[in-house]
Amino acid sequence: MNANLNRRDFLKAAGLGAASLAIPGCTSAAKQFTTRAYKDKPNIVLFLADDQSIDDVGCYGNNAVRTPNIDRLAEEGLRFKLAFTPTSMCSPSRSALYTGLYPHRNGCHPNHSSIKPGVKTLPHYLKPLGYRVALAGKTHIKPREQFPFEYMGLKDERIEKFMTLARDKPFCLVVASHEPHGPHKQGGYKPGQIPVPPYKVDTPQTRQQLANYYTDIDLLDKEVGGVLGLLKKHNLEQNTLFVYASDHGYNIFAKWSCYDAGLHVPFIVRWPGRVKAGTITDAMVSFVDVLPTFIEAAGGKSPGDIDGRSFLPVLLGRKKKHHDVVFGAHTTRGIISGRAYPIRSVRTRTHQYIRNLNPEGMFQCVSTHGRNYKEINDGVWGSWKEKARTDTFAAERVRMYQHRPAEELYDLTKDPHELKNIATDPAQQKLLASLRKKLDAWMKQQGDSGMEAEMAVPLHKSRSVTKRKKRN
Ligand SMILES: [Ca+2]
Repeated sequence: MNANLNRRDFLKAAGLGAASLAIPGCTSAAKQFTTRAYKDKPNIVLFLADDQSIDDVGCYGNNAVRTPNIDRLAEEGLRFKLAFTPTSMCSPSRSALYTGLYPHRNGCHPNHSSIKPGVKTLPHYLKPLGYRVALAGKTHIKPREQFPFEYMGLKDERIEKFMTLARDKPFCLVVASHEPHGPHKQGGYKPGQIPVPPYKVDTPQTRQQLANYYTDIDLLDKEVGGVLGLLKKHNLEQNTLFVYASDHGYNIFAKWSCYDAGLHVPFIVRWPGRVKAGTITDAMVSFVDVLPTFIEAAGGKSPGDIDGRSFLPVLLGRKKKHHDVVFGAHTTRGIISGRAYPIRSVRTRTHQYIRNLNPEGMFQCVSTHGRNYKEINDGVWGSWKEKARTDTFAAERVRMYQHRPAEELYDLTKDPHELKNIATDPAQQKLLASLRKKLDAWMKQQGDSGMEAEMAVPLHKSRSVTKRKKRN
């Protein structure tokens, strides 16, 4: 019991009401009750990185980037090999995470848009289970009244105060970092050290940008270490389910796409005594599954009317599988410089099927067409276009980024970076037909009208992009 709480406040917090004051010995009874109830309910911390690709985490196989705290978390917990966001933009990714609904069903499929009226979110589900529920840092969720978190900044003192304010009640805290989202700091890495992902074009500008982004990953990892340190300091490690994940991948061919580099995210869970340390799972999970998993971990029942399904049995080592497929959606109207270019996808454990609903259009975003894009995207796109004049691979990448066929199919077992589209291969037609059917059924279930839904989104009113920071 917090020493700062008086008896009346404590009883109120314990849900016993002022009438209990009249019962002799009630304070100790209440204390026993809440202590027992609290023991069954873990604290939950969800640490969310902003625009960090799965390939840019040490424990996911990157030897150049420094992520000692995240790597330690993997040693102490369960690392997911197949976790996915349904959409590679900040607001829609977060809205799916906090609602358990895929983007078109929760309403937030364009970036910076709102969820539909009446859609419930994480605090609505956890508060009745006795939780204090807070969000520290990046919000990007609308409307605010449908996300009744306690809001706070990312300062350690503020987070510490929240964690320790009421020891008789469990808490759920989302720590939403602003890192490693651009604009980036500089100086942490040399461009020559950086492994350029095979799906990007290797130019000095690409390398410099990645080196700067890695510098921000250093900051991110320190933030993870800071939150873990606070849990340790206050002896909260044991009873805290801690998740580290990223909202989606980084920049060209990852963010603003349904490619694997955008939707496939790092996801690690530590829960001492419940989740076996140092383990890895290839159970396939989606962000829409996180909300029901938290609800079940908190002792509640998964709501039946959401898209996600709890993967608590995977965490507890009772099951090895979860989904057979996960889905993806991207709405391009509404992003800076975006024009109609709707994308949908279905991913199995081995293949990715992507449908471009307006293949006659041209994909564009802040990296390719934003005002002052050379400054905003560090001149990367310009350097790719320049190299494309003399380099076949660069030419193919530049063309593919903006002009895509109606259908793409990739065999991720042989082609993890999605460089060879096999949608027209006669040997793949049976698989293609089955994936088309799955995607059609999902779009129907979502009430997703495809191109019509895209055209209903207003174009982004670009202001001076040089002044826009940490927005997407
Ligand atoms: Ca983001």
